[in-house]
Amino acid sequence: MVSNRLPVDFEVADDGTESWRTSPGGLVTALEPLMRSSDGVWVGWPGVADRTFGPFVNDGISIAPVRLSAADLEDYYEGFSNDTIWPLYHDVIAPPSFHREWWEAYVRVNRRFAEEAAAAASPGATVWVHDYQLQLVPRMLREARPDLVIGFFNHIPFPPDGIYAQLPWRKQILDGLLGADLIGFQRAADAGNFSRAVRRLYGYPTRGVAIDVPGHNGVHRRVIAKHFPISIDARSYEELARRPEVQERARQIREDLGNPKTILLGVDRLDYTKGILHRIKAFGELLEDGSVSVEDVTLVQVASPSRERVGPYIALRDEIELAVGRLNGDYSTISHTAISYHHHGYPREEMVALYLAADVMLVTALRDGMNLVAKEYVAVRFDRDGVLVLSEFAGAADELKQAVLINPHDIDGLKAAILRAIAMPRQERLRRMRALRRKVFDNDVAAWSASFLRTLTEGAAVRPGIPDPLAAALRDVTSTGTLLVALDFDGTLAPHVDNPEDARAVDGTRDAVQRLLDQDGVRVAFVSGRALVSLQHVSQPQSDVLLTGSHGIEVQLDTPEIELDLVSAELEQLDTLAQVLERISGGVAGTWIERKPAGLALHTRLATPQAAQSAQKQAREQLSVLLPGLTVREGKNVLEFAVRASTKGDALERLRRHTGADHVFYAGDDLTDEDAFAVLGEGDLGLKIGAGASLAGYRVHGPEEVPLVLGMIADFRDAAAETPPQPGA
Ligand code: GDG
Repeated sequence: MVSNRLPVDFEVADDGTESWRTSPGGLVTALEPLMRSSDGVWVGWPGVADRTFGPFVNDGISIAPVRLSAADLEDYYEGFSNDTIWPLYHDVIAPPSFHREWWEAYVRVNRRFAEEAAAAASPGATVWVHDYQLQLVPRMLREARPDLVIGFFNHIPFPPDGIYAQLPWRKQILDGLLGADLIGFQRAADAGNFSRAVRRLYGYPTRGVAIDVPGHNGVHRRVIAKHFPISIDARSYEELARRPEVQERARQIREDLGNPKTILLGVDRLDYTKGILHRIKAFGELLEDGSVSVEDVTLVQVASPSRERVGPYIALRDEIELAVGRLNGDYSTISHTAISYHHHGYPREEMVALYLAADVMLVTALRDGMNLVAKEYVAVRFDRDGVLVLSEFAGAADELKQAVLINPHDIDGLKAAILRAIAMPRQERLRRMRALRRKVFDNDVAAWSASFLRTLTEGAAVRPGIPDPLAAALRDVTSTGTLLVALDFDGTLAPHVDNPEDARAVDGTRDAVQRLLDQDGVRVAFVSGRALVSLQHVSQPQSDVLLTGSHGIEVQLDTPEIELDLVSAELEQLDTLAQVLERISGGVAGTWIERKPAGLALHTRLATPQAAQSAQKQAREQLSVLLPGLTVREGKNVLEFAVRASTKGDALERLRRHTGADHVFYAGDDLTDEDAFAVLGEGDLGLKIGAGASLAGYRVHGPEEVPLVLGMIADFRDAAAETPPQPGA
């Protein structure tokens, strides 16, 4: 694990005693449980400048401290990280500062982190780099240690291209990140922004979540940019909340506030992204127009100290405290305070007691990667009561849809939402909180890190059988709506064999496919790289199976004949191509032409080396002038030209259009199937057959499992058809 801050802080007490203390913060809160249970090393800065520490073990976690000087901190951390990248990535809520010496420090310090990580990682290790302070580390680490598997997770948003483009070092940062195998983001929109920036600034091809980065010798390296919404250790929060002393403290807090009818709560690092001023403004106006009174409603605002030496933070603190002071001066009484404001960090128990005491939690961020506070509030409310008011600009809004969602810039809307939350009937509160809790507990931090690491690392040993999470996902995704079941053939339905014409599907496949064909609303398709005639020969499909061959160039979709999915311009190119190659081949002995659905191959195996070379040279030269857009592939004694570079992703999208399916299930085993996995979206399911890195969410051991999986889909649909959904369920 590599992050700017270690999970421990070095502390010197007044009497000079030195100690290590587990440090607070979103990232640490999230990763502590994973590191403790795994045999990992954590590389990071210990929170004190100009001191050198050797590696040590703290609380079961191996620690490798990185030394930072006071000057490093000023330029790399407070400067480039927190005053250039942070505001830029949060939609320029505050103007970012660009200074070349900050950038130089950022490069220098990133190199130091990369060196420490390279020294700490064992051969072939998986390295997980965190957050915006270390965006150059993946590339630096890959160059030093090509054996490593490298993941990067960005905890904050990634801005839209128009904003990102302001960064003077925009290309260097993208290149730094693209050193990783997997780049994780909080929201799908962040991953999309990143891919668009890569396309625009580097022109690399992207498809779905996959980015093909040109490497040495023209071989592409595939990088995945995908969202993995972070979460919390929900159970540990609930456990704290259930402690009698914490509940007692919650009662105490309410009493100390003068037993108001409603307690509103805000908990944030004191940061301009959190919308603290917007919240105070809305509350102030509610007091002013008499919609609420200080006797009935109190706002508790915890603003924990943060980045206190960075200019905009100093100014923000003044603004907030001015606003709080004014409001309290205008509205507080001797017995009731309008805003109970606290510029402190509190122990976790106290935070949980505050969450328990709060009737309404206000998360009004103007832009926030995720916002863990929102999830903590939900995890704590085992009584299922309490209302979460949540900004749609926080990543958490993608998942926590049953919160009262608000636009914090719309002060009238925010005021209305606060009033609605205060007056919300208990029935509705319970219903919403129940749904929110299911979300947070089903997707906790363990699920988050497992899903990131599963995508990052090559699936080592895959055991035979159907894993439980796969069965659950099949039930969720495939049992309702119209469904397209698209299946690769070789390696998926049929084991790989030496002679491709001998390939046959494993026993039980035909029956399982038939059961699916007999279902209402299900279509089955075979998707293959083989020529379609060859696919027909080996798979012997039932007549209503949809077929696509040659990676989508040949299709047979409810037609008696095979169709070529080429536009007329491509057919014309194919004609020109044939004329040119035939002329060349006719003049050189020992060469011949092979026709392919979307191209032609010039074979030179039986020609003398000089003649072969001359034929290939002529073909390349003439075609580069006549048909410059062709895809050229060079094999042993063969030169192949194609008018269309089609993939199984294209095939799958064609099938999706043809069938109009609501959900797609795709199963495949090799690299070409990754193009199909890449075009799957929410509500689809990808199944990788066998080991190897994959974009698919699920995996089984081999083709033997596939008929079982198809049978399960049929079972689930039968069951769903028998029990129609309950109204309101
Ligand atoms: C970044 C991203 C993303 C706060 N004050 C105290 C305290 N906290 C804890 C909270 C929570 C954490 O700090 C704050 O996490 P957030 O997610 O709300 O926000 P950031 O610090 O900005 O975190 C964010 C996160 O990274 C993770 O990826 O969600 O979007 O900006 O856990 O409870 N904890 C204690 N005392 C305090 O006074 N004990």
